[in-house]
Amino acid sequence: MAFGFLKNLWTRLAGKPVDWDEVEEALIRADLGMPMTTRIIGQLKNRKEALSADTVVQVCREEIAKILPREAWTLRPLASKPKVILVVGVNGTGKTTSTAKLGALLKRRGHSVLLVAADTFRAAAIEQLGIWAGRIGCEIVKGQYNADPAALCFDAYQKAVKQSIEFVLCDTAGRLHTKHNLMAELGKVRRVLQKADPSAPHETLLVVDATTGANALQQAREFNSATQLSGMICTKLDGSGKGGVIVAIQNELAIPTRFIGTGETEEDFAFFDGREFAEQLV
Ligand SMILES: Nc1nc2c(ncn2[C@@H]2O[C@H](COP(=O)(O)OP(=O)(O)O)[C@@H](O)[C@H]2O)c(=O)[nH]1
Ligand SMILES: [Mg+2]
Repeated sequence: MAFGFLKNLWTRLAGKPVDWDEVEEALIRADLGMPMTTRIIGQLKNRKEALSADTVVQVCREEIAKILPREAWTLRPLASKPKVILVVGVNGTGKTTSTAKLGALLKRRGHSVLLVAADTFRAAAIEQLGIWAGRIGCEIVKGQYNADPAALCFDAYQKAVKQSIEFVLCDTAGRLHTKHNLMAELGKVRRVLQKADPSAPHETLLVVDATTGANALQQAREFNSATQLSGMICTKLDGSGKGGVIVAIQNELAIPTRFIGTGETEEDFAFFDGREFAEQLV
């Protein structure tokens, strides 16, 4: 199950007397982050009953349900112009795959989609998105290796306007959050897009790999301070039982998770539903 992290937590603590240090360590290992861990421990200390794995899990579930957004969120096209979505993150988190999967999801819902291979940093990335475009039956805009990604996104926007395409999905280069020039390039993509439409990009989604835990939280911090994020895509939730980072990032940075990836095929992708997430936590 994608969100099995509380079950893992329960397994770690069940069947023996638990102490506070152990609870704290288990919560941190569940990637819930320090502020959330402290809050949960505070709530547990208010409880009258003896500390048990069941109580820990129950309090976790309650606290998680409090911070996740309750309202349903969906992605709708704009009335008379393309909606531009920038997909950002560090290398290998699943940006290209998620961009393509998002395109496939929107197509299944009857929308028109244009993919933009704005990761011009690696020739293989352009090719990879091209293969996906063929597979899902989507148009794609790609430039030469090392082409200016900002110019490419601008051209793609113009093409989408001409062809009345509803969604423009831009896959960007994997940037290390410590590399300032690449972060600056992201700023340029935004500024150039804003020349075409002052409200673009309409969504900037950070992709994080759930299996990287605390690292994903750190990436979210750095990207959040370098650019304006509107949401997150959390990938590799298949089999890892590692959904805790969704909670940590929502809690600390107020970045809502919008989509989850649970495998390598186009079906393994869905809208994130906070209510369902909290309910499914066993
Ligand atoms: N298991 C699993 N693998 C994924 C998921 N999303 C992406 N991947 C894999 O992660 C690897 C890197 O993905 P890619 O999209 O190229 O990452 P990028 O460097 O951020 O563009 C590829 O092998 C993908 O198939 C996911 O949700 N689950
Ligand atoms: Mg890529």
